[in-house]
Amino acid sequence: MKMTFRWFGAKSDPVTLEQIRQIPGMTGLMGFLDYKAAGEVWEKEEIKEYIGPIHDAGLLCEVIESVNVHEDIKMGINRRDEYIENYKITIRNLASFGVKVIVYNFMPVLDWLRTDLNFLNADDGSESMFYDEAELGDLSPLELVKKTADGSKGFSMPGWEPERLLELEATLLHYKGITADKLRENYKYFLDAIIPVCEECNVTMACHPDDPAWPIFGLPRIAHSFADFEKIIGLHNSKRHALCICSGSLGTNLENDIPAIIRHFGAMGRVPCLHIRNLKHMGYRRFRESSHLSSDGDLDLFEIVKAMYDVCPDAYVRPDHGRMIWGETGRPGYGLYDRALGAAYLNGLYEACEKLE
Ligand SMILES: [Mn+2]
Repeated sequence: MKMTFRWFGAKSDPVTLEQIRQIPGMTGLMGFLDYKAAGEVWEKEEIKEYIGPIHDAGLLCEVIESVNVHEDIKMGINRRDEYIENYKITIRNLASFGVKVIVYNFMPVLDWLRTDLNFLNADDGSESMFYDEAELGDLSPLELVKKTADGSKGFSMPGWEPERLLELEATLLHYKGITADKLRENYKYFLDAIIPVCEECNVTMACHPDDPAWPIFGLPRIAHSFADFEKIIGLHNSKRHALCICSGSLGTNLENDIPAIIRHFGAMGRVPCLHIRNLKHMGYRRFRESSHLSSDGDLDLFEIVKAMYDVCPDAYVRPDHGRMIWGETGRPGYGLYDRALGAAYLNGLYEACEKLE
């Protein structure tokens, strides 16, 4: 297990590399350029500016997240070939700085979704991200975007880049004619174009699941269950085409057996990285993100770590969203303290797996 941390860069993240380096067992980052629009080339100079300080701090940056796929590629229209060419250049540029895994998603328009980014947990006074489908029922997509922006305390939020959402209504309309099968067809077109470049540069593409794990606003969503992943993996036969298993996303539907998913696709060599966190269900499609501790939520983190230990022990792992605790203020979900506690806990579970052998 290679323990890593998400970092938004010196200009955008109140958490510093010095702090991250002091978390026990931390080997590197899952990097992220939060100002890049989907479809743009990540230029070498920009990558160098982000990764240089990470290497100077003695940390690795072998995983990059959120190289967003342009909607034209997902919809299979207009300028998709141009955006795919840009994506290939970005893959080559990232590889030249030692990046080995790129995490991305193929979710139409809206990335992850919560209805409250600063939900107060009455039992201990901490704050966490919260979702209630009933609340969503009254909101239009545009209202939801505004609400998310208001709740983000001025921080950029991954997946909610303003330029992606500018033409939201037009894009939502366009998706009305796109079925899940059509979306998969467009996905295959994208993979067939980029995976040969990945083979050449030794970069693995890791698809992140839908969050929450069901369709929203009538949009097709194709990555939230074991059966979905089988179809996705079947789209292109290369180990460079893989999955990022995110327990918090898949765990929004308790029918997903996350350890079984890790064991199946990990044994196939298709799980290069994982996001691990926990959540607590509070009713039908109503949940809050909890601390990582198994007994605080509904997921068994030991079984998740044990599955990884058994089938893909070399995977990159990061604690995912954390709560806001100890008076910390910062980007919702991405404070230092609770994620550091999460990393320490995951390290402990992993050590137990090793010693139980
Ligand atoms: Mn995730």
